[in-house]
Amino acid sequence: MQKSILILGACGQIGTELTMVLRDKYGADNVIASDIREGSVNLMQSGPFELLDATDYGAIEDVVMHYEIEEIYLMAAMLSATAEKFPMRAWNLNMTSLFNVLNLGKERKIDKIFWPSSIAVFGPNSPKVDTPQHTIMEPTTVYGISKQSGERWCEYYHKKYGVDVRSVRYPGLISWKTLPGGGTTDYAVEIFHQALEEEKYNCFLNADTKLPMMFMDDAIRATIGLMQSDPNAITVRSSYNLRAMSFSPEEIAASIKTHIPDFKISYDPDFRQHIADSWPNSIDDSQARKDWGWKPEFDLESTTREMLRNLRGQN
Ligand code: AKB
Repeated sequence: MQKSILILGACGQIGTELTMVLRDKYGADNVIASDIREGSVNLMQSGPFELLDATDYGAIEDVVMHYEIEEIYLMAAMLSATAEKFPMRAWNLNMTSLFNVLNLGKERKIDKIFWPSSIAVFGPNSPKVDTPQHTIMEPTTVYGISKQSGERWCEYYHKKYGVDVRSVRYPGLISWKTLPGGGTTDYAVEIFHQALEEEKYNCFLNADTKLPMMFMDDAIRATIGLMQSDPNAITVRSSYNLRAMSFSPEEIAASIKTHIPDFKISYDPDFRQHIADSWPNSIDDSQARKDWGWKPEFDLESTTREMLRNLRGQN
């Protein structure tokens, strides 16, 4: 018998692609997409959908009971840039939604949880290069504070109540199907759209701000790979570091220029520069590689190629 899965926040950047891959894998009727708003036509027409607020415990519990849900992927969150503007709303959404699914796990109403953390858990006092799995964290953003607290709670619920919760620290994610919203790394997606539409891009980060990044296909593979792993192999119940590539705006611009020679980038850093400056340049992910065999497939060159090829195909 196929397991049945609920995705909270299915219409966002990660949720949209994750839902489609899980539907392919486990059968469309077994993967229930949910969000507070409707998503793309593809997502809405490819399987069951529920309008659901991730902060409403009772509403989630009803859906869990109705569909006999075994696994929840909680993809609803307010990202770093928006969270700086609405700190209390970000804290409420990011923490309440997490407690809702952790408590469903504690009550044994579901068996397994995926919850995304972020490189935002690190702060200005963390080592910048090859940031280790375990190190000084001290995040200085609202989003980072919520993610670090979330990690502590995941580990606590696992140790204290045996909840099978699994997590990765996503870097900036680059995808062509759904736009990101409200993050500091969003420039690395916007730049491709602008390159194709106008052959120029005005970046809100400085030329040399290097950040960890990942192509969406790798992020989805990591997510499902961790969820399929033997629970005994998982030694980290806070959240795993993941690495794929690191680059700066001037480096991604140079990569785009190899395909669009007239492309030009300019720089006009705003408040997001301060957020980016507090994050690592690169990440050490040896624990994830050792425990559950994580390995990325896309680098900057192949990401640029895939982004431009697919976005061109959409126009
Ligand atoms: C953001 O920029 O806020 C996110 C993240 C790195 O978690 N993409």
